Amino acid sequence: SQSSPDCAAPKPRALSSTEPDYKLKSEIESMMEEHISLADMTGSDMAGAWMLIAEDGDMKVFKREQEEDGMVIDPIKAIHTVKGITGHELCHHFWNPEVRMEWETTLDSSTVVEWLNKDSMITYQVHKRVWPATQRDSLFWSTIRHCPSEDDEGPDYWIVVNNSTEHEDCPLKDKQVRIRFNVAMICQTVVQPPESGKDIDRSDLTCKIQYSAQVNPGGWAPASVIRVISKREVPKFLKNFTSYVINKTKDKPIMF
Ligand code: 6CM
Repeated sequence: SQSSPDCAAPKPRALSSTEPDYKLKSEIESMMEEHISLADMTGSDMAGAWMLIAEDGDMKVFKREQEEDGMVIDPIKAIHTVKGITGHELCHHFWNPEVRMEWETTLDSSTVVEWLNKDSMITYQVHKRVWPATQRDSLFWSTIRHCPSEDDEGPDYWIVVNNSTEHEDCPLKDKQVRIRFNVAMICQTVVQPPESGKDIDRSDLTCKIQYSAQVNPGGWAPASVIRVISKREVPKFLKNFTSYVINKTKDKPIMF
């Protein structure tokens, strides 16, 4: 539905794709469903177990400290609210590989390796080197999905998941360090009903965002460096990326 009620409303049903079989379908479907079932647009589930590491206006960034084989893999969750765009617009720009280099400031390159279906592809990226660590690359599938509500009154969501994978065309070569991640962007649009007789315009739109990331640096890097990067880069990304989408869509018809 276009106008979604308050965030306390019930969660949408997770949809199984009705599409025919495609490569990685069962992994993609089950990971999407897991992210949707855990969606928390308010941050209320974060009380207690999560540490607040950054706050700026409506944006809150949380983490939980976690290590695996001596490597920092702290899960990060952030919530944010922005005006003037829909969840579909935000997710579309996050997912669309054609515009990635317009907003991703931490990459040297981003290349689509294979399309899996019209909403999913595998991408290879080379990340800018962060001194003093070795340069990293990454290889992941990315998919976008609309999750309508059970009925017209409930909230509907848009979701993008980026999850590390393997591909025969991009084997890990000697001396390369491959970062692994599981990232989800989940958005919900709230429409303030316009005065009677008026069309909905961008000032009536609010987009609620939940971004979660779990990153494994792939090879040893100092814990302090990893923690400084996530504390600095996640809020910077959310601020810059949301401004980018607001700017990019401001004179365009609304994409509900
Ligand atoms: O989610 C974001 N971007 C997506 C599209 O590129 C994609 C990428 C996720 C990568 C997240 C990890 C980036 C960290 C790169 C630093 C490499 C050096 C680490 C060495 C350790 C000392 O999902 C936006 C990502 C926002 C930045 C966290």
